[in-house]
Amino acid sequence: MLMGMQQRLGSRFAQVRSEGAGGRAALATVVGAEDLEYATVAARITPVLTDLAPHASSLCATVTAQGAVVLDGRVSDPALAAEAVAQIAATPGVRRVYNHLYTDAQIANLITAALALDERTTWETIDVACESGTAVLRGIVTSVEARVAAEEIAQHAPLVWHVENRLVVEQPTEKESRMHTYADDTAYGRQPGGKQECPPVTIIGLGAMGQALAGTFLQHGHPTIVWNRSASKADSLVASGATRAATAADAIAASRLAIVCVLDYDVAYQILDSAGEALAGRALVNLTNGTPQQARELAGWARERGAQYLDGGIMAVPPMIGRPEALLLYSGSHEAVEAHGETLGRLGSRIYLGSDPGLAALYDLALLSGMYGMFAGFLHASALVGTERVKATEFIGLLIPWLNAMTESLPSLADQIDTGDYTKDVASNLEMQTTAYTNIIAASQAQGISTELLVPMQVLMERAVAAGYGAGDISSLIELIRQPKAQSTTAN
Ligand code: FVH
Repeated sequence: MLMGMQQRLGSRFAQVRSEGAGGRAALATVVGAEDLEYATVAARITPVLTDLAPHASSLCATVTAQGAVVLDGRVSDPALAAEAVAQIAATPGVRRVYNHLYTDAQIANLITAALALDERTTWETIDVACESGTAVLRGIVTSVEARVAAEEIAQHAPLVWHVENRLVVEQPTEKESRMHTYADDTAYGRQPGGKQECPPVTIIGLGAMGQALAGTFLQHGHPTIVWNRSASKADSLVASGATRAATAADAIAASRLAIVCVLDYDVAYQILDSAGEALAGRALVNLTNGTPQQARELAGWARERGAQYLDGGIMAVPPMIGRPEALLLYSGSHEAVEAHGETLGRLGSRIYLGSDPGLAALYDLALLSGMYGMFAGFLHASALVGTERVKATEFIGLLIPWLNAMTESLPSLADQIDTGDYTKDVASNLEMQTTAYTNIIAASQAQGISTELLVPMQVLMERAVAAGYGAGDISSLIELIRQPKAQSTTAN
C-alpha cells in the first residue's frame, strides 16, 4: 500500500521501513524525492528507527512533502516507542510526527473502546486479545454482536491482519432458540458460587482428544479414571492425578459418567462390548465421530445394557477443550444431560439438540461440511495465486477478510433456502456467477493446476441454470443437492 502511495505522490515523499519478525530485518531507505530535504530527513531518522526495530514486529516511517513523519508499526515496548517519537519530533526538518505505533495491548484496547462505543454491542461479553497482528475475540454473543465486532475491527483496528473469531453465537435463530442450551459460568472458566462438587469421570480413549478431555477434568478437580488400549498414553495424566484402570470394564465401573472418544464406532463397540455388565446404570457419553445412523444404533445397543446414552459432537480441536470457544453438541438421553450437564460443561460451551441420539452427529457432520468447503476454497485459491509465486501466508491477509465479509450473505441465502424463494433479495444472480465461475476453471487450467475441487460446483451451477434458476441466487443449488439423481428439476 505504501508503495502505491509513493507512486501517487511521485517524488514528494521518502520512506524508511523495517519489516520482519522482531523487526530484525535491515532498514532500507527508499528515496523517491527529488527534493533532497526529504531524503535528508529520512536519513536523519533512520538511526532512531534502527534502534527501535528490534522492539518492533513491523515498523514504517513515511516523510511527507510537508515535513511530517508518519510512523506505523507494532512495538513491544511503549516507553521506547515514545522515546523514538520524541527523538524524531526533535529531528531538524521534521515539522510534525503522526504516531501510529501500537503495542498489542493498545490495539486490543482500541478495539474494545470501539465496541464499547457501539450501542449494538454489550461489549463486556466480548474479550479482545491481540498478538502479532491477530485479534482474537472470545465470548458468547448475539449474532448481531458478532457481526458488529467484525465490522468494528475492520473499520477501526490498526495493524490487524487477521481476526480469529472465537465468538460463540447464542441462539441466533428461532430454531436454535428451541434447543436447550447449557452455557453456564463454568463454560467461561469462571468459578460458580458456592461449594463445587466434582464427581468422578471416566475417559475411555486417550488419543489427542481423549487426553485433552481427561486433562480438563483433572484441572477442575474431578477424580478422573482413564483407560486406553496403549496404556502408556495415560502416563502423564496419571502423573497429574488420574487413576489408570486395568480394563475398560473397571474404568466404566468406577464412575457414573463414562466418556468414550476413540477412532471410530467399530473401536467403540469393541471396547464397550468388553465392559459387559459394567455399563448398567451408567451415563455413556460417546464423543467418537460417526454418522447419525451409527449413533442411533449405539444408543439402542447401550440402552439394552441399561445405560443412558448421550451422543456428542466436538466442534473443537484438542487445545481448545475447556475453553468457551470449544462447542460440544449433544443429543440423546435427557436424563444424562440433567445429571451430568455441569460436569460436561467443563469441556466448553454445549448445546443439547434433543432426544434423538442421531442429531448431534448430523449437526457435527453438517458443520464439518462447511469447514471442508472453506478448506477446499482456501486450497484452490492458494494454488492459483501460488502459480505466480505468491505465498499462501501472504495471500490469507486478503482471503480471510474476504471470506469473513462473504459470510454476511449467508443469512439471506439461508432465508431463500427456508422459503424456497431463490429470487428473493438476489445479491448476485446464478447465471452471472456461472459465467464468472467458468473463468476460474479456465484460469486454473491455463495456470496448470487441478480443477478437481471446482468442477463439481460448476456441474451443479450449470444444471441449475439449465433448470431455470439462473435469475435467482446461488442458494437454488440446494434443490439439486436434495435430488442427487437430478430427476425433472424445474424452477417455478
Ligand atoms: N482431534 C481432533 O481434532 C478431532 C476433533 C473433533 C473430534 N474428533 C474425533 O474424536 C475421536 C478421537 O480423536 P483423536 O484425536 O483422539 O484421535 P487419535 O489421536 O487418533 O486417537 C485414537 C484413539 O482411538 C484408539 N484406538 C484406535 N484403534 C483402536 C483399537 N483397534 N482398539 C482400541 N483403541 C483404538 C487409540 O488408542 P491407541 O492407539 O492409543 O491405543 C486412541 O485412543 C475421533 O472419532 C475423531 O474423529 C477429533
